[in-house]
Amino acid sequence: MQRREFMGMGGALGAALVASTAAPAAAATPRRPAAGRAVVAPGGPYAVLTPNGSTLPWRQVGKIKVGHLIAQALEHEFAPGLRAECWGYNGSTPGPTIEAVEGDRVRIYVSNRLPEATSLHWHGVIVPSGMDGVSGLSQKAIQPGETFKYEFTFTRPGTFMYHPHYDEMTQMALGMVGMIVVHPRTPRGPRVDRDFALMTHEWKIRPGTRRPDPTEMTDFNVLTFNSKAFPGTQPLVVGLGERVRIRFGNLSAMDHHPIHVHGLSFKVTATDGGAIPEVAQIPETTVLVPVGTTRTVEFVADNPGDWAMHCHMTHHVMTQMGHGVPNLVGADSERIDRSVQKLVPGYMTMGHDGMGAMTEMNMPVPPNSLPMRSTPGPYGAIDMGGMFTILKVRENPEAEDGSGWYTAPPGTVADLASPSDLKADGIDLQDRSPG
Ligand SMILES: [Cu+2]
Repeated sequence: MQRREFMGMGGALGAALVASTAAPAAAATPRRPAAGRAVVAPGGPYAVLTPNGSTLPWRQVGKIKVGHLIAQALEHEFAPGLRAECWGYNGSTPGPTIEAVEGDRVRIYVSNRLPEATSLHWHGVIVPSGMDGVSGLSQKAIQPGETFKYEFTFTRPGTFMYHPHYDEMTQMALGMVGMIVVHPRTPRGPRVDRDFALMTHEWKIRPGTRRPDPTEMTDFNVLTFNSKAFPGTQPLVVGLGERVRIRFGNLSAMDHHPIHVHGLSFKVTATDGGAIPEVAQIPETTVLVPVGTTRTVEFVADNPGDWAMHCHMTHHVMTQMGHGVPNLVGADSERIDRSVQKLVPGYMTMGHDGMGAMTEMNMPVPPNSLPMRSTPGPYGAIDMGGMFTILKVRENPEAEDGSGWYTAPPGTVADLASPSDLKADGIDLQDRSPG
C-alpha cells in the first residue's frame, strides 16, 4: 500500500469505521392535539404536517393570499453532531411548505439575500409562462438584494415542489428546496386523519467540513427526509385505525429513492402530474420517488407498533462514515485492527462485530460528522441512519410526544430460542443441512 493511500485511509477509514456512543435520542414530535389541527378546505382535510419543518404563513389581502419567501444562507443541523452552512428559505431547509386550496389566488414575494442571483420555479404547478421562474427563459434572474413578485392561481390540487431555476446544481445542493400542497376545493376520496409532507434529499458533506459540496455527482454521504438524517428525523405519530397520507418529494441531485414502510401496505394515489384513478392504484410497500417528482401514498394505520420507514438503498440509510473504505470483510480483523490502531486510534474493521456493537463503545468521531450507525433503540442499537424515520402507530396518539417506544404485548417479540422450544419443534442445531 502506498503511503499516500494509507494516509487517505487514515482520514476516510479512521473516520469511517469509528462509531460513537454519543447517540442522541430521537427528536420528539410536537404534540398536535386534535382540537388544534387546522382544517383548511371546506369540510375537508386537516392541515399538512411537515416533520422537522413548517408551513408558510399567508396574509389575506382582499381575495389574494400573500406570502414571502426569503432566499438566504443558514446554519442547519442534520442530526446532533452534524451542522453545515446551507442555503434555504425563511431560515430553513427545506423552506416552509406552501399550503393552499385549489382555486386560491396567491402572490408570493421572493427576496434574494444570497451572494448570487436566484429565481423560483413552482415545480408541477400550472402557471402562466412568465411566472414559471426559469431565469433567462421566463424571467430575469433575481439579483442579490432584489425582491420579485410572483402571482398565479393554484388551478389544480396536488403535491408539488419549489426550487430555484438559476445555478440549480449549486443552489439545490445547498438545500434550496420546498414542498407545495394544494388541497382540492371539493373533498375527494376518504378523508385522511393525518397528512404529512416529506422531501427527500442528498448531500455531500466531507467529515469535518462546514459546507455541502455542490460539485459531487455520485457519492452522496448525507441522505435526508426534510433535510434531517436519522436520528434527527421527527417520527410520524399516527393513531391506530387512522387514514394517513404521506406526500414524498425528491429534489436530490442524482438519486431516486425507493421509500419502504414496514408493518402495513399503502396505495400510491397521486404524482405531481395529478391524482391516480382508483382502479390504477397498486398496493405497494415501497414507492419509488424519482428525482424531480412527488409521490403520494395513503393507508390505514391498522397495525400498532414502531415501524421503520426508510429509503431501501442501503447506502442511503448510512451517513458520512460508510463511504470510500477498503473491503476487509472476512479478513483477520484483530490482527489488522492492532496494526492500524497504531496509526489510526480506534480503528475497527467492518463485518466483524457489526457497527451496532460499536455504538455501545465509547469511540470518538471526527468533529462535525455523523457516526456510521449509532442510535439506541429499546432493544439495542438501531444500526441505520440517513434517510430513515419511524412511523409510530399508537392507540392514543394525542398523548404521545413521539419520543417513546412501542410496548409490545408479552410473547410477541422475537427472542432467544430456548432448548425446550428447539426440542419440541425438532430443530437440531448439529444438522448442517436443515430442512
Ligand atoms: Cu435513497
